Amino acid sequence: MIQPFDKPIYVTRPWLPRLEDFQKGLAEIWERAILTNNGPVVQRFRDELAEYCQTDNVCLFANGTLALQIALQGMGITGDVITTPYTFVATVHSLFWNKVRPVFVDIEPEHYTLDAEKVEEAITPWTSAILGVHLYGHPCRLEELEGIARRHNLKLLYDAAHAFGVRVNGRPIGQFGDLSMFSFHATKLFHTIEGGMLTFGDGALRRRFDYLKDFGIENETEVVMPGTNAKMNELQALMGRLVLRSMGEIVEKRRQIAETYRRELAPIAGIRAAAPAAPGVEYNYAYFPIEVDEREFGTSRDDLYQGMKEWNVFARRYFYPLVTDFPCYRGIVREGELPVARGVASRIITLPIFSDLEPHDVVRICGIIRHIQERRRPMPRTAVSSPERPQRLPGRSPAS
Ligand code: T4K
Repeated sequence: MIQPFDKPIYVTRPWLPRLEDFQKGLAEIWERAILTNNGPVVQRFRDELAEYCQTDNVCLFANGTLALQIALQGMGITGDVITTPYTFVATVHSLFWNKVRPVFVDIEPEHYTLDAEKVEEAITPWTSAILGVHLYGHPCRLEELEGIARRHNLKLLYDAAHAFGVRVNGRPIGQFGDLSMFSFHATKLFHTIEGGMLTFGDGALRRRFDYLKDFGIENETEVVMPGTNAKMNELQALMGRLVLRSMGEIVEKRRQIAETYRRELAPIAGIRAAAPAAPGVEYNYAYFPIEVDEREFGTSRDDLYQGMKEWNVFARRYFYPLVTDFPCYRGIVREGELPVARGVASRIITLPIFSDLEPHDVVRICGIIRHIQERRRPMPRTAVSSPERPQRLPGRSPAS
């Protein structure tokens, strides 16, 4: 009988540096009493990230959403932008905040990124840009999208919120397209508590982004453009500097977890792990999504998702519902459109993956999945009275 976990296992848990190291950095910040407005820790962190991302075109922000909003504003994106409905709402909200109309196209079924063929079909004279999402850290179809953007003279932006640390044929992912936005939220494998970063090809944008995130201030008496406040602070940067040192270890630990999941889930009928990374991609194992085929698995995705909670496992259905099903975006697409995205959203579960999760925890989670499958499947008559009959957990309400 598989016992529930003593403590809740969430979909993620932030990687934390040694407390002593954070305290040491904190003491230095205390001493200086410079907490924000491009302090020395933010500047050092920016330089370290520039080296990590192999470009000097790096700009830091309070969070990823503000970074993307400022990117769109700073690049002067207007009209229609082609994007995906299968993402976190912030991708689309950022367009809305810039009064840009999202044009949703379907995704490909392998890594759930924009279907390049559909992108090309959706281009109109009003289209100004493509905003792809490297979902779960898997790169979009980079070459195809780049070709389309070039042919139609469109800007190509990437929401790379999940993709920090990913490389394609040895190149950091942030070097593709005109611009990439990374999220450093606590739920990401690399984080600064909250935080975000833009990397971009056109060096002239850096100054503009720096103005836009700091009220457009030039100096004490001059404001050169209507900016907002989206600066990263010193404590965020301190966390980032410490986490960055452990990136290799963080990714390796997640790789081991992902491999254990793949091995343990392979024999379970009706569970399909997302395709491994494409050739040439150094993946970061940001998420571990599975698709549940209700008929083959024997019970629904939602039944499995709810059922796991009885064992203290809190997976998530990232990204269900589709963005186009939220009231603020409903009506943009017609019934029956986006069939691939709709299907994936109805089958998806993202399983827990984080550095503190041990391989034996992963084996246990997969055992729970198997157990839920077995107890939901109709039992043959003879088995009903058998002592092998799955037991209901004591003191827990039966799942419907
Ligand atoms: N584009 C994409 C494609 C994105 O996925 C995101 C963010 C963005 C843009 C915007 O970037 P940011 O502006 O956020 O930098 C989370 C995150 O808040 C969000 O950053 C993330 N994507 C999204 C996919 O997930 P929630 O509402 O699901 O998070 P929450 O609070 O339920 O956390 C999930 C689990 O993580 C919890 O059950 C427990 C654990 N957790 C969470 C936090 C915050 C911890 O253990 N410690 C923590 O501090 O949105």
